[in-house]
Amino acid sequence: RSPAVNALSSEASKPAPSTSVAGSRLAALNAWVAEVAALTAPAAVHWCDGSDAENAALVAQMQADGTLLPLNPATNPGSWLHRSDPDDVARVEHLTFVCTSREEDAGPNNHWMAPAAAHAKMDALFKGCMRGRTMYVIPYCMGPIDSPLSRCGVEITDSPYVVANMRLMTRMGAPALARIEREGLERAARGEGGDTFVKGLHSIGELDPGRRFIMHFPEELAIKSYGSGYGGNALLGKKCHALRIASYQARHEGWMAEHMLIVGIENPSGETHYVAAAFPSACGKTNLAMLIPPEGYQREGWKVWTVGDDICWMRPGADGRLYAINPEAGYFGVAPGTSAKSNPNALATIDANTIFTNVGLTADNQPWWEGLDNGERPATDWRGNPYDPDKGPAAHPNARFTVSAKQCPSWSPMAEDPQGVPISAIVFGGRRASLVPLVFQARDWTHGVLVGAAMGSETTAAATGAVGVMRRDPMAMKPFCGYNFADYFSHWLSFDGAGAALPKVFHVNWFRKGDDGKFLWPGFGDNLRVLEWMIGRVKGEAGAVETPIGHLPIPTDLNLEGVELSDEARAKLFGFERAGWQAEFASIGEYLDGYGPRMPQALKDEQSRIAVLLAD
Ligand code: GTP
Ligand code: SPV
Ligand code: MN
Repeated sequence: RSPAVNALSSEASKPAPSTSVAGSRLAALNAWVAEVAALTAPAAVHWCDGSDAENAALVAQMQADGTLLPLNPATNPGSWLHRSDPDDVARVEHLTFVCTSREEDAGPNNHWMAPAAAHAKMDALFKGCMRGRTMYVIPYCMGPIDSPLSRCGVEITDSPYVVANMRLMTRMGAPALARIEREGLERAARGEGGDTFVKGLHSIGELDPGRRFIMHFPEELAIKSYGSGYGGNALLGKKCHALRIASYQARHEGWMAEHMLIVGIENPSGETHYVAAAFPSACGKTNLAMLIPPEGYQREGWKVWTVGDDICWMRPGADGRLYAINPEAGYFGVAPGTSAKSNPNALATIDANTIFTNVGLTADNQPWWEGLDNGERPATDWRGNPYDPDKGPAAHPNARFTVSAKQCPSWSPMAEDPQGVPISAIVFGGRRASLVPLVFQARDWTHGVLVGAAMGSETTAAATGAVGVMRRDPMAMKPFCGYNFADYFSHWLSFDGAGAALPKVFHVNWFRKGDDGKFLWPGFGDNLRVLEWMIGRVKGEAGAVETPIGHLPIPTDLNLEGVELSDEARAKLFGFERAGWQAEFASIGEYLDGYGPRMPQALKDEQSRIAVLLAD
């Protein structure tokens, strides 16, 4: 029995949109959809066109079955709360696999399974799993629809929540399908095999953590994800495609797919420098991307432009500079800690048309989370129980909002530029309570690659498992690099060469703590002071002192007007602690050695060179 096609109306409380296209002009896509339908046995197949009518029908259906709860229309128009399964609230790194034919290609940085075994395991889970459900076919484009840097995919899912989120996070529906068809037909006309789009298959399954796997097949441009409805596990365009599969593709095609925000800093003379920054999950990317300048800077005319808050695809342009696009069209941001003080742009962005996941509620159905500080009180926690502070926070620490990027007051129109923006500086950073100063600059590209490769950070609630444990998270890509880190570092090193005009590389730490356990740096808007210094360095104007770990500013090299820093703060934020760095470099050396002979010699040499300087 073949399933009804585009039968949204049979489940929705509103009539189905009549505009949906069922099927495509691409035989390979139709064949894959038919194959998946035969395996998963859905009651209906719906090809998503991305229209408002389609979204309205899906939202009505989700409201009817309780997947989405309406928020207060007076304070949060067009916005919804989704409560996930309590065991399905974050990425699951221990259940995430990279399935290359050779294990060493996935590297010690990934869990690996042989492709045939992984397919067999997943297909057994997918068999018949969509019985009684609608199967949605979501064509999407990562990046501006007309950009040569963009790449497309198709996600098949049985979750309308995933469809609604993908519609906010990607360019989804008819325009994406048109691009996929055009690229596919052109490729076929050239007589080439293979597909131009990434095939992502997803089912929420039973939401049983024991039957949950996120599998990547980079050599086949394919993803299979079962048993979770949560963001990074289920919105396959995001981490699975735009980082794990894309990083693998990027290595073979000479570009980079990175876990980075992209922000434009406009100075009072109207000159804009674009900065890309890699911080691990829940370590400040969204906040830096939407930064509001301190008052003095605002008076002088500084402006901040948000291009992206999580993922950055870069490639060298004709002038040797790296040009970057944000492959995403929305933000899947951390709610806790977002306030009018810390991130007013984010708060303004999410005041309408937003899906909140796992936040608390006030008595009159406004979303609530720890740190919101808007004078309201929670009545209900993220599980839907009456709020009881003895039973934990009202919002889950990894509660999120999903919203269209264009709603952000600082949204940059350059986010739609098909050529991308030129990057002046690359910034690495992590959560380091001790040792690591506020900012330093790498001496050159090779040193910069080492600084990225050596990144360490304390774990956060963005993934299940212990929080606050220091681990190496090179370039913030530990959970996201789709191949062996040793090869990834080689790929990074390979960008340096004749004609290259690469960004300057920096490292920051907004999270240094004092003896009292409190953050020493005010952070948030004041981080612009550090970005200003970096741009000054790029232009050869700002001062620094040379140390074995790189160029460090002294406090007077930064504009600290209006910032009160204790003597302890000055010493720790701007100091170089030789003994601590000796131990750190020994640990970095061991880490690099853990990758064996595949680790590029140039990086090991750089580590040894600095270790020698530190020993003096
Ligand atoms: P993902 O979406 O998981 O990739 O996270 P992210 O890197 O975008 O992190 P985000 O900006 O959402 O910040 C995560 C947490 O760090 C929030 O609770 C923020 O309030 C907090 N945070 C961000 N920037 C700063 C800062 O400069 N200083 C301090 N102390 N906290 C910060
Ligand atoms: C992260 O964990 O880095 C996120 C959220 O940005 S997720 O989409 O779940 O990966
Ligand atoms: Mn992220």
